[in-house]
Amino acid sequence: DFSQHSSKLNPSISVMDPGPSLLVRPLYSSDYNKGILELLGQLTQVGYVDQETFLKRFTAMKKCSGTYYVIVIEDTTINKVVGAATLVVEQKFVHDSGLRGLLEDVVINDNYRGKQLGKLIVITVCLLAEHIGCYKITLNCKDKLIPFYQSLDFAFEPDQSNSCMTIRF
Ligand code: 16G
Repeated sequence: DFSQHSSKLNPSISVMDPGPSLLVRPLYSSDYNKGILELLGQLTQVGYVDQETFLKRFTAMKKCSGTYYVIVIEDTTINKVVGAATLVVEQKFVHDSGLRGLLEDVVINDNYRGKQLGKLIVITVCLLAEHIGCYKITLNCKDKLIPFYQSLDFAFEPDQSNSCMTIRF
């Protein structure tokens, strides 16, 4: 229920009413031509991904039913994707063979800052994870974004404030 999060959004916006000429929707394969990769390039290195490669990956993700939910925000006046976030649903044995949500690849176009779109898209993904039945949702982020995610109710687990560990290949 979106209304329970409305206090985090001032002025009030919602998935149904994200702001003038903005649309919150799932990723479409045609978003290759609406700048999804350029947008992701504001988050990290995208590398070389041509349309065929993009479509193959898009199809492969779709085949993993119930696993990848990519939400985007489109500016319909310019037909560009200006925000994105992904929910990955991991299937587990533990927690009664439960589901764990991973919040990934959250990015809002620099020119659309200050419209609360980051908050909107993260709240949307969290509600989706809860609706699907995930018992928790986790994320990794840069230190400077910790206050942002804390403002949306993410918290460090006891004794794990520095537990994001990685091996790079
Ligand atoms: C951040 C992102 C993660 C993304 C990674 C890319 C969120 C909450 N976290 O950790 O999803 O994949 O950056 O960085 O959006 P990398 O290129 O160093 O893997």
